[in-house]
Order: sequence, then C-alpha cells, then structure tokens
Amino acid sequence: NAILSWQRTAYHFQPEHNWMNDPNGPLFHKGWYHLFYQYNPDSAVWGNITWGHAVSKDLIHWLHLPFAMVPDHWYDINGVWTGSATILPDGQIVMLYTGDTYDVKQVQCLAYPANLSDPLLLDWVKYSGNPVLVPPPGIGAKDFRDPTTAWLSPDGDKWRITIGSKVNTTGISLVYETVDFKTYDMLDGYMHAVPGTGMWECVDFYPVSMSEINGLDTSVSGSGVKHVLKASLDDDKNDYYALGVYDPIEDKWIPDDPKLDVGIGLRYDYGKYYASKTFYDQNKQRRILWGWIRETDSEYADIWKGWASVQSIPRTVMFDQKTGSNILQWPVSEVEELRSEIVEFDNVKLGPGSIVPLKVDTPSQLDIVASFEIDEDAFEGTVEADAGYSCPTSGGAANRGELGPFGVIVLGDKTLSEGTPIYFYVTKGTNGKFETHFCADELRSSLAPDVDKVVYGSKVPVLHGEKYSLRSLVDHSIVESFAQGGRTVITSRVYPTRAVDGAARVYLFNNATKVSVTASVKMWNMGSADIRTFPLNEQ
Ligand code: DQQ
Repeated sequence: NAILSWQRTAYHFQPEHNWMNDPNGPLFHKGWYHLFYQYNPDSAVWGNITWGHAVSKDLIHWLHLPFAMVPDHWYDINGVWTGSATILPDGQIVMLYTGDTYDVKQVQCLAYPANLSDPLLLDWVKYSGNPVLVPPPGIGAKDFRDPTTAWLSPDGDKWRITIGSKVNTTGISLVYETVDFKTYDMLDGYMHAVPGTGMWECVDFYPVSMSEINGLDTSVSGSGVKHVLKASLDDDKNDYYALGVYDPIEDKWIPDDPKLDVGIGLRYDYGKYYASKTFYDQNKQRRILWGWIRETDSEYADIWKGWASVQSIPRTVMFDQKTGSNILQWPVSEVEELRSEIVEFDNVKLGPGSIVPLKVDTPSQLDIVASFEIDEDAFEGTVEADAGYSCPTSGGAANRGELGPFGVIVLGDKTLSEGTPIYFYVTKGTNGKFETHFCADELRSSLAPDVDKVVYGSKVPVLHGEKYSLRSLVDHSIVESFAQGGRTVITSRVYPTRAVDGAARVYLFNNATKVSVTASVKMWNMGSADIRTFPLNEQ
C-alpha cells in the first residue's frame, strides 16, 4: 500500500476514503464555501450514493462535515443523485437534486437547510411533498436527471430550471418554471437539442459578460451577455460546452456557431473531467467551475487503495474577449496561497532535440508557469508541416516534426523511464496557416501495466504576438494543464511508480527537428491543503 499512498493528492479535494463522483450544489454562505459531492460511504466503487459535504474559507483548505443527505426515502433510496443550489434574493437556499426511486426511476426532489443562520449548514431537510417532478410523457424514467441552478424568468416573478434528457439519440434540455420550487410547469419544446449527442447529464447554463472579467449571477441576461450551455455526454463521458445567445421570451438558446454546438464542438477539458458544475460566487463576483476527475487505474486498484477520484482545483470561468469564441478557465487565485520558493529560469535556449532538467525541491507538488518563443527564421522557412496532426492520434511527444513538440515533462524519473510531457505542437497546413495543438502524453507516464496511457489534447488559438504559454498544476497523480491563459485545458491522471515524491524530476524539452525554442519558466513548490475532518481535532 505504500506505493499507492503517494498517489493521493496533497492539495486537491478528496474524501479520506471511498468513492466520490460529481460535485453538487456548490455555494457561498456566511463566509464559507460549501461543496457537496456524490459519495459512496461503503466502498471505493460507485453505489449507495450519498451527499458528502465539506466547507472551506478559501476553496483550497477544506473541512469535511457529516453527510448532508443520505438515501433514506422511497424517492431517493437508490441514491441521492446530482443537484444544484439556488440562493433566493431573501437569502433562502433551495437545493434541487435527483432521487433514484425504490423502483429505479429518476425524479427531482427539493431540500433546504434546517437552519440558515448556521454558517456550516449542517442539517438538511427534505421537503415533505417530494418528489416535486417526475419524468414527463415521452421521457424515459431513467433519462431525467441533474436539475440546474434556477434563473429568473423575464418578468422576474418565476424561476426556471433546466434538466437534461434525450429523445432517441438527441440530447435535450427541458425547462420548467416555478414560483415556490414545489410545483412546476414545463415550458413547450426544448431550450436546446442536438441530434446524435445522446443523454445530457449535469446540464449547466449560465451567463458570461462579453466586456467585464467579473462573473455574472445566473439570472443576468440581455445585451453584453452570452450564455454558456454545457452538457456532460453520458455516451462519451466528456463535458462539452458552447457559447450562444439566450432568448428568454422564446426560452431558446442558439449557438453562436452551429458547427461548435453542444456535444460536437468545444470541451471544457480534453483530459479526464466530467459532471462539472459552476456557481456564482457572490463573495468575489466570479463564476467558479468544479469538475469530477475519475481514476484511470483499475477498479481493483481503487478497492485496494481504498479511495477513488478527486475534484479539480476550482476554476474561474470567463468569456475570452480576445478570441470571442471560447471561454477561459483559470485556477482560482486562492491556490497561489500554497506557493512557496519560486524557482526561475529565463530565456533557456532549447535547440532541436534538447532536454534540460530543472531543479526543484518538491517535484510532485508544483505550480509551473512556462512560456516558449519560436525562432522566427525557422518558423518562416517552413513550407508545410504535419497537416492533419491531432494530439490523440499523432504518436505523442516522441513524434518529431519541424515545429514541435516542445514543452515540459512532469513527474519524470531520473532516466525518463517515466514522464508525462505537456507540450505544444505547431503545424502548417497546405493553405499556409499555422495551427497550434496543446497535448498531454501519458504513454510513458507509468511503468504500471494496468493504467490508462493515452495522449490527450486539442487545438488552441494562439493570437498574433502571443507566446506559447502553459501552466501546469502537478499534484502526485494529477496534472491540470492550461494553455494560452485557459483557452484549452487538459487534466491527466497518471500513476508514476518511480517518479514519486522527491524522486520525481521536471524537464524542459524541445523535440522538434527544425525550430529552436526559447523558454522561460517560473515554478513554485506547492504546500499541502491539509484537509481535515469535523470536528476539528485541536491537538
Ligand atoms: N452521476 C450522478 C447522476 C449524474 C451522473 C449519479 C453523472 O445524477 O447524471 O451519481 O456522473
């Protein structure tokens, strides 16, 4: 078990034991951030789904609290499934969640805190009239789950929520209106539907400002605002989003670019990341995104180590004013409280085929910020390079081209028998256009046989005059990487056996055949978040 204990993370949120999946009902109340999550109290695999509960002052240091809700009524005895919180103008908190009933049907249920003056919101009451919604005609009893945070209707006197479902293989979002969260009217048609995308789990729907960097409360609508619609596709277990315009009168959402519609275009994260959910943080006027990061080792290994899954570092979400066509995700600034001992490397020249070790104290717990510039001559002299390149299918960091790959290798060992390259790969098409790909290569991340080893990634917009820039949060068995300020994000779970704790190494590399690259790097050792269990042991 010693081997497996170092796969536990030091500053990502995880329970002490057992299985965790989706983040639920995040909210800020009386000085505390609350996170609820899908949890199995009995084992390290999915089942007996209960709402775990934890609180934090800063989204990084957490205190585990007693369960918020357990499966104990006929309407949720098979699981207290995913749900969302809405804070009403008078301060009341409404929690809507999916119950899996005694006969395995999905229904929506209402719960609220017993005592709003308790900052920890320890006690939760399930409404006596539950369930408040059952699957409507034409919707499968197992295709009706994960209610969103509510937003106000245009006249301001009713609340709306959306719930994901499917009709045949078309993913859909149903909208309901309510005044009291107890009785509801279904609006006609769907807010949106995309053929071929299958069941939409954990739909999320929220406004982003086109001109401000602050986040918006969920009910904000109108000019200067776009709406993000996100669905977690049950069929391929990835979170897809699209930017679009919401017409609250018609209750329709229209994607800006139909080719980048929900489920067929952009993803929040090109690695392991699912069932995510945002909330508006009224404390710091920002929108924060949580996501579930599952294991990619075997179920057997999860049972042996006694735990499974982590939550991502919460990310601030905003509209990318520079491209206008994507959102930006960035680790909440509070994570920087864990930084210490900066190490800097300026203007490191990396010729074609070079690799440079970087010395750091805590190589398994790092915040790395790196930027790369390409030698202009080599760049301009390129006729055509790697048209058709794609991170997942083009062979990883060992595959050399004229203009890439270059980047960092994290969680490597001394001889690089293990290592996870995070890199850029620039291509030039026959049309003369350069494109940049951002990839994470797990092919040599572990000598262990029984873990997923894939190459993740996608294209990332790099605008004129921008350097290639990345940030990676390294935490033992997870690497969250952000390119170009968060335009493209990749989360990897990796299970090194040698590149562990102090034995791990970080490298800069340029495996291109033609270009030289100049790299500048800042790295911080990251402390541990020291997540504790309630009641606090003062010893
Ligand atoms: N997880 C929950 C469901 C949701 C799924 C059950 C997504 O409510 O659709 O644990 O991971």
